[in-house]
Amino acid sequence: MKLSHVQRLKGVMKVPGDKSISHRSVMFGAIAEGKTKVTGFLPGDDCLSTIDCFRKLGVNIHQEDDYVEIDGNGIEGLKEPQEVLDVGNSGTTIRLMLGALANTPFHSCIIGDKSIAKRPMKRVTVPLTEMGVAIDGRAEGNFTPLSIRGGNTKGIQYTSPVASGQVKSAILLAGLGAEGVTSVSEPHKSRDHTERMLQAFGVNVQVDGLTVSIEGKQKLKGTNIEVPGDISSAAFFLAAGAIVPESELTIQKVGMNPTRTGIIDVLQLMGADLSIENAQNEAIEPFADLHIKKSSLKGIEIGGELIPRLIDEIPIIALMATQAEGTTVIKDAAELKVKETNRIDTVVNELKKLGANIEATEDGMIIHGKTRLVASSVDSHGDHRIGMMLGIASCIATGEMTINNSDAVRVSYPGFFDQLNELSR
Ligand code: SPQ
Repeated sequence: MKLSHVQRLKGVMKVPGDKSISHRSVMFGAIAEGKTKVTGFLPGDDCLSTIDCFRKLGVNIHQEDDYVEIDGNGIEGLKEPQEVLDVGNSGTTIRLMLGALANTPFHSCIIGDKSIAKRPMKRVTVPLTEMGVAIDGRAEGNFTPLSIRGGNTKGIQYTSPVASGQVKSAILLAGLGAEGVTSVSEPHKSRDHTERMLQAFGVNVQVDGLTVSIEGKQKLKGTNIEVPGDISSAAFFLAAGAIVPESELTIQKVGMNPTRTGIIDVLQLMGADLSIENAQNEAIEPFADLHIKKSSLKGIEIGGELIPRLIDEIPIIALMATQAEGTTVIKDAAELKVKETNRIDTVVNELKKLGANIEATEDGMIIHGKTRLVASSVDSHGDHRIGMMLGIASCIATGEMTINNSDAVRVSYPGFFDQLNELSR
């Protein structure tokens, strides 16, 4: 992909459906009883991997663009797969699906791509094993290929060392079919789409501070889900609106779940000209329209409980920080090392190629602004969020940028480069 800098970005736009919510809508619909209808679904590669896996588990799923219908037959309706379940690039698919398979008394084998093969699974396989599930894989169940045979699970009280929506969700999914109560406590609050959606499927979920509990042997009832726009996708255009000269963008119907809006806090702290309009709070997930204009930004410190609320936005925040006056420090973000790539290294190395003044630390990065970026040959390294961050960087860098492996963006935002191009016209 070759891209040149743009004069401005202007327009009213929508981003595709939320990836986390789209995955969950298919999985919960698949283990529910009755029909589930999903609108606003994200037809990106990751969520299509989830559909593919649950079809191989015998679930009838009809998908056309952003509309999905799932005929669930309860957890007992899942069938032993005849083929290997391939999750592609999707960490959410493999970790949540392990939780769903915890109560299936048959054998499943799970693989993914090269990136998945390096991502740690023990964070999920250890608590699931404690619940009574038989799981094996490379390095004592830490890496794919994994094999799982569900069993008669019993509830556990689990304290997770990391704030992770995937760990919490996998254990809660396993807990749904377990004997007794299952609870998960975490150091900071991670995204709570699972808790919200389980309630919409009729499950009784208790939330007490940083602990979530469910009683086992509960049934899910099929329902209708409306997926809002993905704030993690909107983040690229919010950042673009703030740093590209003369820009003004409105992004409609963006998900505003408080466990995901760390990017809004950061934009406000950096001094961005951002307004939130038409906020709606009645649905399972809140949403609003976001309006952003070119802004003068200042460096800030980001860490602590804010990190899980913006973990996937750190690559684009780092780019914004190169355009802010002063220093931005990002800390407490060691989780970045186990994403699609080691996002501390890939962000620092790729932005350095453009002339950014950025250094890696043990648990984050330090960026000194403001620097003029100069186009270069860069690489997504197969990481969608790095590919999109570099796409936005090309809008402000002088010269022509070559982004290698740019099609990684299909995982969460298939039309990203076309939309960027349209807004620059
Ligand atoms: O699905 P995957 O590959 O793990 O996707 C990422 C992303 O950048 O899209 C992370 F690499 O998002 C995760 C997110 O970081 C999606 C997610 C979820 O849907 O529950 C939770 C977060 O991960 P974690 O490890 O903190 O639970």
